[in-house]
Amino acid sequence: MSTVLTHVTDELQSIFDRARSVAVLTGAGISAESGVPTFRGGGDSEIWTWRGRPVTELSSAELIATDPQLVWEWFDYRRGMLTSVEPNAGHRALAEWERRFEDFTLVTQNIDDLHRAAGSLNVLELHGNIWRARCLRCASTFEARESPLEENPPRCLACNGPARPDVVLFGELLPDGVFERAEEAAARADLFFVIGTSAVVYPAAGLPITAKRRGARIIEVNPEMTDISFIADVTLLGKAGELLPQFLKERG
Ligand code: BJW
Ligand code: ZN
Repeated sequence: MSTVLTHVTDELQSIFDRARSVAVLTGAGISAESGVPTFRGGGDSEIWTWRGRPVTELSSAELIATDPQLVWEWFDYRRGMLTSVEPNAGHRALAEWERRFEDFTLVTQNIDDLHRAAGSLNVLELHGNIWRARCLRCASTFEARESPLEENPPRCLACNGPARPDVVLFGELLPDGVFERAEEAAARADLFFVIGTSAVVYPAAGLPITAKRRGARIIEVNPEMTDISFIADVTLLGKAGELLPQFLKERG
């Protein structure tokens, strides 16, 4: 059973200060305070739906194979929402953590790019990036920032082939090498944070399990208990934007 806390205690602070290798896994919840909707939330059965379809169907390998234009419309809608959002105090705290530790790895499931916007330099994006497109013909990737899109599907800059969002949909493999680097960081970590994720989507949700098995302390930050709470040493119950900056408070 994990210890449930609602603020950073002196003991927790000293564990943080003494850590040598820190890894962090973030999910949609870290961006919630910026106004980005989460996929799941509230009750167990609530899942984000758009035009009557759940995200598990919209962001799926099946739908991109059968109706790529609809998938682009869904992502266009999401891109539209993201154009006006800014990183929050939680993102900014993590950018500061990166500067504090010699060995620090930030792994995110988010595709919103807000960690980088907050100043994080080294970000492992497990599920891709919403501002990138990938050519279905020649596989080259390119930045595609216009919102709304001028053309659906957008065309590849290199070969004019049709492109798709460079994100990882349900039933697709993660980009080569990224998960392996995340697993290495989880295995090395003596402190592993699980922040703002329901921890139901694999393989990402396996990272805290790897870390735990390899001896790391697990600290979860979430306003709700999750599927991973049972392996957490500490669950910090609350919002990331309020809790993460607490680790950076000057003490004296
Ligand atoms: C706050 C907060 C605040 C709120 N502060 N917190 C093993 C078992 C069963 C199934 C599988 C398995 N392994 C693989 C699978 C299949 C599948 C899967 O995991 N399904 C599960 C649902 C069961 N996985 C895959 O398909 C993956 N691919 C794969 O495994 O390839 C091999 C394979 C090939 C072929 C067939 C089968 C396997 C790929 C997964 C890709 C996921 N992609 C998405 C969409 C990306 C594009 C897009 O954005 O549309 O990624 S799904 C969606 O979920 C998105 C997220 O990154 C991901 C995780 O969600 P996250 O971040 O946890 O968000 P929420 O909303 O769930 O949670 C938010 C949390 O925040 C909540 O807990 C709140 O309480 C909290 N919160 N405010 C802090 N202020
Ligand atoms: Zn191309």
